[in-house]
Amino acid sequence: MRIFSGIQPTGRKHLGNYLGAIRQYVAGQDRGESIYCIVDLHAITVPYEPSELSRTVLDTTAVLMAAGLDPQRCILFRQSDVKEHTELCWLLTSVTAYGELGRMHQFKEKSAQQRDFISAGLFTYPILQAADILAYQTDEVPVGEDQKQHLELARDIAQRFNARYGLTFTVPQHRIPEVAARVMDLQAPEKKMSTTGGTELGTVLVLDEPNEIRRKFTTAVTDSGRDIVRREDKPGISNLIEILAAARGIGPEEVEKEYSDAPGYAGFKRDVGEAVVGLLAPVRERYVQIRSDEETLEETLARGAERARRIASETLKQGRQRMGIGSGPSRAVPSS
Ligand code: AQP
Repeated sequence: MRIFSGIQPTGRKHLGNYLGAIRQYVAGQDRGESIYCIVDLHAITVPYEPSELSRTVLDTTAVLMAAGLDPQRCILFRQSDVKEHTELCWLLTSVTAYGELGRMHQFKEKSAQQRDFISAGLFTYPILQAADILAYQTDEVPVGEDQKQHLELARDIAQRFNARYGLTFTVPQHRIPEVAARVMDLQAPEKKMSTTGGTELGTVLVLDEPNEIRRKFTTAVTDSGRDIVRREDKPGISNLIEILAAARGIGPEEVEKEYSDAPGYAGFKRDVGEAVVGLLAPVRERYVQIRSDEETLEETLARGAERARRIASETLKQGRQRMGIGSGPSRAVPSS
């Protein structure tokens, strides 16, 4: 089985990224052939600082390795080093409907955040994402719940291409964790924890100091009442239950049971903070050491890109032939 996922080089990865995606990437190394990419070409679709991008790619690479990605057991690379992604993206634009792109929640949310300029890249972002995935004949894509719609579009694109030009792409499945698939902001639990749209105090960063993590949990917004149960009118507590369950590797109903007699929220919030410190502190410690060796990080990405290119170029060759691009007759298999 082949597993692929991409992650933005924002450097400031948060607990949502960690529980929703990064932990699954690490587990993927034991489940199949794993390929992970730092998507710097996606990062340029919104305002960003060019002089910082190469640094934040290395920050993100170091976070992933500190979390447990092992370049001996997975392919880890920078998206822009494998040019096949951009060419395949262009080919796929011709089997993607304009209307589909306009319906993407992420486009609607992110375009609403832009004041003066909405790039066409933000609109076509999901096609590049589909190219990233389809280039590797991916079976499974570990992602958080917010990426479900993009994944469905990638499947539609693959199916449409296969129907029109003949079987070319594996149609991928998403893999969304059962618990903590959508970690919410601790200060605004109706919104997902996020790099760009969240509150400072409500966003727990993977690289936060332990005391900072504790502070964020003790000040987390809760709800009226005392019950520690998941309920629609208790978004703050529901979020904390999911986080504690994910951090301890148990079901949320076990957390509810354990705290059924709790006298209030304070002790519970402290326990969630401690569990998250236990989860993230070792990552932070390893990060410091891994990040200090830039040469090794660059070498890791270069080696990963070489291995990735071998797979992606084969897929692209087939896609081009099917579509009649370049010299030689098209090898399209016309649909009846
Ligand atoms: N709150 C979340 N809960 C669970 N999973 C999440 N993911 C993101 N937020 C949550 C998952 O993390 C992976 C990487 O996402 P990305 O590449 O989009 O990285 P990001 O830009 O740092 O993520 P954000 O915070 O979602 O960014 P903005 O603020 O730009 O919207 C994905 O698999 C995603 O599902």
